[in-house]
Amino acid sequence: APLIRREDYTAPAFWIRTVDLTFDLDPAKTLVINKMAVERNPDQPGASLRLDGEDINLTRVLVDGEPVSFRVENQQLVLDNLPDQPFALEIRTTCAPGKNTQLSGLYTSGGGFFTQCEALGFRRITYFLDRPDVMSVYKVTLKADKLKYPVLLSNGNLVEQGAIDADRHYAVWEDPHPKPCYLFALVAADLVSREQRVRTRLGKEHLLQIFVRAGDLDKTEHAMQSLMASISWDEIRFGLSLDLERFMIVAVSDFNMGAMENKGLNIFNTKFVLANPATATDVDFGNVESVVAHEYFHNWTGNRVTCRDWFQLSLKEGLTVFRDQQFSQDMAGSASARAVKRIEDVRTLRQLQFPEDAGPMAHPVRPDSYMAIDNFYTATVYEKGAEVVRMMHTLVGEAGFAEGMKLYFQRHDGHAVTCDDFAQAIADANPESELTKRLDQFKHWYTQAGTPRVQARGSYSAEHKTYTLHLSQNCAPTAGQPAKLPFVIPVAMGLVAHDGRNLNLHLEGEALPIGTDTVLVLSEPEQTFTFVHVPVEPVPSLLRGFSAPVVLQAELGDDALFTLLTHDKDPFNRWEAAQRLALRRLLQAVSGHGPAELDPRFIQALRGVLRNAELDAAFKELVLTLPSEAYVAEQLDTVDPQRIHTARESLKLQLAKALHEDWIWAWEQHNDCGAYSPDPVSSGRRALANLALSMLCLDGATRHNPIWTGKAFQRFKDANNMTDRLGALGALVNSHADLAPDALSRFHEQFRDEPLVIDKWFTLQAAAPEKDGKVFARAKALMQHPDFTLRTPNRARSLLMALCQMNPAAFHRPDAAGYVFWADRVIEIDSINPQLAARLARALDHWRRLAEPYRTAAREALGRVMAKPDLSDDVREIVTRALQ
Ligand code: BAL
Ligand code: ZN
Repeated sequence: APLIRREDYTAPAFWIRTVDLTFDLDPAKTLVINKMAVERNPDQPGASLRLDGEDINLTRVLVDGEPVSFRVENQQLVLDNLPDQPFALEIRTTCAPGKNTQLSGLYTSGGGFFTQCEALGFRRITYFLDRPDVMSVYKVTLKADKLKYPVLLSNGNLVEQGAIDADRHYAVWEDPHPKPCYLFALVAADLVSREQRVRTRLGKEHLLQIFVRAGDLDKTEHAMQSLMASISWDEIRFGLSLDLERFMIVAVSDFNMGAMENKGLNIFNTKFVLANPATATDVDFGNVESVVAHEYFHNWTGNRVTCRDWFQLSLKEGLTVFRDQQFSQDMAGSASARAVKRIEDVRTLRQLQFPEDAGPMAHPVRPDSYMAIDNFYTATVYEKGAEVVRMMHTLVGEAGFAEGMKLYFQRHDGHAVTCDDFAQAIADANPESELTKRLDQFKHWYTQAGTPRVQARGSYSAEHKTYTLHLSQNCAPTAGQPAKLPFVIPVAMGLVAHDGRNLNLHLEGEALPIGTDTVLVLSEPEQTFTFVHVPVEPVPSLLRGFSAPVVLQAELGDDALFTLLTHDKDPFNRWEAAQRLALRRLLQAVSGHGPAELDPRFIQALRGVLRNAELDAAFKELVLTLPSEAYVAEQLDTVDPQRIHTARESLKLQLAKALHEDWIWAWEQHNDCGAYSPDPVSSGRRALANLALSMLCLDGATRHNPIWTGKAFQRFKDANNMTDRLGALGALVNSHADLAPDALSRFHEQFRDEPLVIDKWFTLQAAAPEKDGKVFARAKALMQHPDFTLRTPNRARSLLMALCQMNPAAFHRPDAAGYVFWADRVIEIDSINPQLAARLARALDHWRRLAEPYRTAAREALGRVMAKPDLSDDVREIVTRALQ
């Protein structure tokens, strides 16, 4: 396929004002009658109408009721010589939902019908102008067997339903809001629902419904609570209300994405909607909360105002991720719980987006070209996009940002717009802000790929009591962007004295001090900031709260980092200081330079955090967790995954041993949380107890001491919630305890009818720390397990992503068996579900930085995938970029 380029955008030649769709639903052959009111765009007189269609059979085309001549070329239906006046276009097609293994368009899952249209799925349902800037009002009639498909849903309001004959029934839905076709949805299935009526601040009544399979109703409460909380939050924080009488969520177990924001009819991967204490962990509860919120927030940021073209994807995704992150922080409550959420978000950004920005898939937040848009639902568009919105928020302040959002909706409600339009609205509402003064430069965040590096050097003059902070920035070249222009980087910061005081900041030339934190704006390649009346030599605490998505090189020594770890008023930077201290030691161990043993001072500092009565358990768990192998790999020019694994395991074991008594203390103090509740305090306690248990099992395993694995086994059996049960099981599996196989088979037996739990069972085994090749062998063998299938994305990911993405030491083998396995699976899945295959294909993005013999072997495996006949555009794009 050719590359599609942003600069080639042109407005559509026609508009489709209304769509009247009738579906005669049958898994083998579904008939779709599509009646459209079409209008020519007067700017493009004489243009042909080109409608997209894929994998559908065309049976009839009528213009104003009359048959017309047409052509089908390059997956488009082309109609020439159309009238200048508005006209009616009717198209009949059939499709085979039961054979649709791509899960894009109309497909079946568990005996029901479901749709996924973003980005380009609607063309697999009917011929259409499948582009987000064509917005239409929909009426949808569904006809189906009554017994098999008692529930018939589409977007908007139910206006009619009834029997067709003894076996079949129908329903008619109307959605008054014009929408792009990617937001179309239908569901026809045997489902039950949890219902909730709510009254919003505007005084309007709404019906909220969550549809699931009959056995899953007891897993819907948390999603409903999260939905209600999201509705109030958006009203309070942004004045945005629910605009539909009815808001529906449907759970489906075969789904490529996490969830989808179809207007009024969100369709969710079961993983992000179903949760009860027995089957879902604290992390799952948190994910359900944030994904329910995310999809709900899209109703305004995405649906009411949508994207002009798919290059603008971050317009809705970056903004909506920012909104769901803010929501989750507000839900977390305390300052400490908010900081924990921020640390988790940054950890995700660094683990997924930073490597993306440094590899062959590096692209700007607003990409310039793509082969398959599905490949650009990336950490860059989502998570970095959210950071860009967050920086705007930082530069204009919370109230200013709210004003900007107001202006954005005033200007663009009901339209399909661009990232520029969004930035302009935020800027125009804040004319005096630093954002507005440098808007054009700020937008480099949208146009330039790569993670900027900020270098910081400070010097203190005891004589003048001044502290001079020198900041500079640079960004490495990425494909097609050899030289970068400087970014606008908000650097939230403070100065901390070694005795623990957070010092008052007084910038040279300013009349008054400005408190103990401020935001410096770095916009030049180099800038110097001078603070006066600084009583003692300070340690700079830079990029507080991670105020910009950059790599900070502050060259702080251990002393300075220990000061920040102990005294910084910013919890993010306390955590960051611990990570830097740990990273330094990990890198020394990997390189073989420096001592392989952890120094007492570092151990004592971590002990201090663990035992600190002032700190929350959740925060302690984050501080006591070493940086991931992926994050360590990120720091190196040449990556030997086995060396990194060995080094990290060794340091982890040292921490397990050195803090043995402290881990026992932590376990004993935190292991009883009483009745289950997913709130931040009790989930933090569980996280810390589980970390302690895993450390104690690890240490026990090396000393052949069965006490702690015995305790873990008991805990595994007794736990009253999945977080503790899985935590204990993980402690056994990850320490390769003798009791692990027994526990695993009990777990499988107990949860055999819970697919989401069986996913965890596969993941745990495939992600376990490698030992003598056993984990790889086990993962490979699990492919043959009767519960395993490549057709359900959750299940495929539970094993394959765990092995190939989350477990470098099991995957990157000197004998190349991991890569051979990977190539076989990518090729196999590509024939079933190209979107899923393309995600797996990215496991070798970083092959160029691998040490030998990995590098050569990985290159060969990529070549083998590339050589597959009929390779999908999705996988071709990933592999082509990797090999370029
Ligand atoms: N729009 C695709 C799924 C999501 O980001 O909500
Ligand atoms: Zn989204």
